[in-house]
Amino acid sequence: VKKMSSNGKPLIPNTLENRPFTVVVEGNMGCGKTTFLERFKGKSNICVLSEPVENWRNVNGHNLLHLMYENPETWSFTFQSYVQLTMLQNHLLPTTCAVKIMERSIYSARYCFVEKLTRDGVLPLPSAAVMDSWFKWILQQNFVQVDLLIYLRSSPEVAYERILKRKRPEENMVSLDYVKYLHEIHENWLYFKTLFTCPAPILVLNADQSTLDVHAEYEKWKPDFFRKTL
Ligand code: DGT
Repeated sequence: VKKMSSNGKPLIPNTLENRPFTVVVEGNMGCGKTTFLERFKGKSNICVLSEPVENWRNVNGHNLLHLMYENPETWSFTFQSYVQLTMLQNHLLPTTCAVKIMERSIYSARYCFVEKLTRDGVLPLPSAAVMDSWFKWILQQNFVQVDLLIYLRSSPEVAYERILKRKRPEENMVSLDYVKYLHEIHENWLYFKTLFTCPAPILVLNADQSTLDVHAEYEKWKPDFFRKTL
């Protein structure tokens, strides 16, 4: 079955020449990525791709997110393999829109989550090496293009409060320490830039603020490209 765009034309894979301006929204669990993305939904020239969490909760009837939290030693490799696949699918999803906005990316899966699981000794080194080989190979193929990264920078305490409030059943074993550790990794990657290379220029927004204030800060700093086309 051929995928069709909204104007009825078949969607063909984007080439380097006709690819959309691609934005990825990153930040700790609970920092407000999903809410931030809402503002872009429904606009005709923006393709918004929320994180595939629902897919992770039902892979042929298996809830990989739950399995990963319940028994990380057994399921982390399976879970991360699937996250990497679904992220790649989003990066490659053809669109005729001028802009594609994604919640998270193949980068944060590798640089934040695989990194933490490996450091914790939960993901055994041979499994981490296989994940990494796939990751590096994907990047070498130039499949993944990012033009702007928006870092929703929250304090771990605020993010943790929000996680407690939303009560996602799989996350009831997530502790403040877990959130703090993920925060450090995001900070070192995207704020201090000491951990891994950044795939694109970064816009940092203070995500401890209310949704309205985050949006106001974004309006102030949004790139010229957005002013011209949207
Ligand atoms: P938001 O809207 O900023 O509150 O974002 P969340 O917390 O809904 O979204 P996110 O991506 O930070 O996390 C969704 C859930 O999936 C959360 O339980 C963490 C988990 N998760 C996301 N990506 C990965 C990954 O690559 N590996 C692991 N182990 N967990 C992940």
